[in-house]
Parts: sequence; C-alpha cells; structure tokens
Amino acid sequence: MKHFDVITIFPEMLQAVTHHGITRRALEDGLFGLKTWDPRDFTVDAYRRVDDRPYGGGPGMVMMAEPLLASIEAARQRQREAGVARPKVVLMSPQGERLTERAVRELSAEEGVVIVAGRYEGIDERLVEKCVDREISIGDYVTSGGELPAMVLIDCLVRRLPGSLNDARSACEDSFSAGLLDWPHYTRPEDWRGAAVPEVLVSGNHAAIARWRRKQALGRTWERRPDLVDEAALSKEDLKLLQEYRSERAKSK
Ligand code: 9WO
Repeated sequence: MKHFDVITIFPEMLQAVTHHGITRRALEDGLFGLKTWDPRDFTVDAYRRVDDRPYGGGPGMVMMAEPLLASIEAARQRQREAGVARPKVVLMSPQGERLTERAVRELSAEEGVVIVAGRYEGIDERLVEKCVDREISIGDYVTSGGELPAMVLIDCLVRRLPGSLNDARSACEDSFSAGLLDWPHYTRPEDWRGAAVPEVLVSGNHAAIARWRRKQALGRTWERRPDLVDEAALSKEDLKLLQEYRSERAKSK
C-alpha cells in the first residue's frame, strides 16, 4: 500500500482522483491510501486564518508557515504509524524541477509521500526551507493553486502501482518505447466518413503491425518532439525505421 497525504485548504478537490477511473479502482483495491489535511484545522485563532499579508508589501496574501507545519507533522505522523519509515515531503510549485517520467519513477520508490498544495500568492519560504524535500512543477504555466498539480502527480504514481489497470502498459513503456511518443490508434468502423484505416493494421500480419507502430512512434517523435530523439542512442533497427519514415514523408510532400 502506497500512502499519499495532501495538505490543502480545498480537500474536496482531491475527490477528482478518488471518485473516478483507474485511480478510483486502485483505491478500492487497496493499492494506495489518500488522506487530506486542511491547514485551517491546525489554526489556533478564532478566524482560522491560514494566510497573511506579505512582508515587503505588494498585492495578495501568503500562506503562513505554522498551520502548514502542523499539517505536515500530522501527516508525517500518520504515515509513520502506517509503517512509512521516512515520508518524503513534496511541494507542488512553479519554481520546482519539472515533473518527468524519471521523477515519477524516482518518487515511485517511496513508500509514502506528503504533498503540499499551496494557494494565494505563495507560501512562506521558511516553511519550504525547513521541511520540503523536493519541489515539483508540472509545467511552465501558472495554475490557481497546487491541488491540480498534486492530482497530476498522484495520478502518475498510482497508474504505475503493481495491480493497477495500467501497470502492464507502464512496464511496457519503461522497457520498450521509453521516451517516445505514442503511435496513432484506430478503431471501428474501418471506413469512417471516407477516411480509411492504414491497411497494415487490418492485414493480420502481426510482425508488420509491430514494425509499423514502432516506425510511427519514432517518426512522430522526430517530427513533433525532436528534443526527445537522441539518434545516437537508437538501435540500428530503429534508425532504419526512422530513415524509412523520413523518406516516405519527403515523397508525400
Ligand atoms: C503567479 C504569478 C503571476 C505572474 C507571474 C508569475 C507568477 N507566478 C505565480 C505563482 O507562482 N502563483 C502560485 C500559484 C502561488 C501559489 C499557488 N499557486 C500554485 C501553482 N501552486 N502550485 C502551482 C503549481 C503550478 C505548476 N506546477 C506545480 C505547481
């Protein structure tokens, strides 16, 4: 069982993960546990304040360190009681390192993760320095808070859990097509409004189909995300497939 604890002032948002799809099934099957902690429940003042004005002035509010620390401590304590030796604390943040499959794989090795999702203009930096192990960004854009990014991270981690509906494909991605874009997919009908399915896919020739798919994955990655293709690292067979794709492309133009 993998343990996720999320620190958030909007705990209901996390229901998007627990109520739907593969992640819901994995939760029902006991593959992971998810608990939310609301910093408001760890305030001591009558107004249950979790934010205050920024030192130095300027617009907006900053999340105070103390309610966040108390929430994180409670979450860590729960994880230790559940058998997690050293829970990792991850802050979702636009200033963090980019979330990649590599980072997902690394975090998959952890028994438990405490995820901090911030709101307002940001959180007190002293809290980050004191107890955050890793800052992670899901991309170079600003969301209204860390909850959606936290759900993206949880989804990535859950679909890799052994026994999740996706773990077979996930293992496949690691060994076979790591770092490549997917090939195109087709389903019935065979003729859809005059558009046909590539002939090889209805040929029944499984070796030819596997070869075509690999070629499409290589070719599309080269066209759309050249940054992901390190031609030097491709096998001889992959290089040949990519050459074929390119010359077919050149002819069709
Ligand atoms: C707002 C902003 C406005 C103009 C120029 C730069 C800016 N940066 C931010 C900003 O970082 N806002 C944060 C939004 C403040 C804290 C709550 N927010 C947030 C975003 N928490 N976590 C994310 C996030 C985004 C992407 N990946 C991981 C986390």
